[in-house]
Amino acid sequence: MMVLHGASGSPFVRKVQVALAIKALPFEQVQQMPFTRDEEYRKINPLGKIPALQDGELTICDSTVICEYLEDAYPQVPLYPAESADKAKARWLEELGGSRVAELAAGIFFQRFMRPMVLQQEPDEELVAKIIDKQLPTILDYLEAQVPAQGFIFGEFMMADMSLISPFVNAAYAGYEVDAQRWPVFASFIARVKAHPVVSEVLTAEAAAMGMS
Ligand SMILES: N[C@@H](CCC(=O)N[C@@H](CS)C(=O)NCC(=O)O)C(=O)O
Repeated sequence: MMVLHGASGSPFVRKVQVALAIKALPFEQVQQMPFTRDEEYRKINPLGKIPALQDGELTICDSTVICEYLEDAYPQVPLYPAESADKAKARWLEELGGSRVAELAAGIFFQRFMRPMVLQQEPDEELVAKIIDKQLPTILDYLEAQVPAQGFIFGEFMMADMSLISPFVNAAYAGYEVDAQRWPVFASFIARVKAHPVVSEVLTAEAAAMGMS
């Protein structure tokens, strides 16, 4: 059986949990925390980041690499579009979700949740205000134009949908919701992706694992 290393609640681990669930692939999860000095885990991922996946002899790291591997090895229920222009767009949106969007939206979570709960540090509320008031609006203006008013980006639910909303799940744990007056299309898109039956099941289990339910 595959082994997923990573704590529930990580926006990156969540992507892999959803991909595995959509493809109906059984796996065992090792609740590996990020920011650990665990030398054993460094043998799995020298960067110390989560997630990592073991599938038989293969060990791979990085949520995008893992999800692309799952797509290639287990093509049932596609999570990436087939056509080249769509595929390029999907890759870009996944990259954006895992870089600037995660840096900002999951950054709010990092300050308000990870710092006090895990790192025993005070949150930097000045930085949180800068993210919410100055940095996120530019990205949200862009995302508002990228996602559809109904359904998912490529018709069927795919990784691009999940990658864009995953950091906002974390932001919501930290008390931040996208303003539906200002960004109605993206706010309703987040709600729609969260309500997808598989995503919703993953989120329910995650909230329980994090003591947030
Ligand atoms: N590009 C990586 C990013 C993974 C990542 O940054 N994970 C965070 C947890 S959400 C982590 O492990 N951070 C610990 C660190 O940066 O040392 C991916 O997509 O998997």
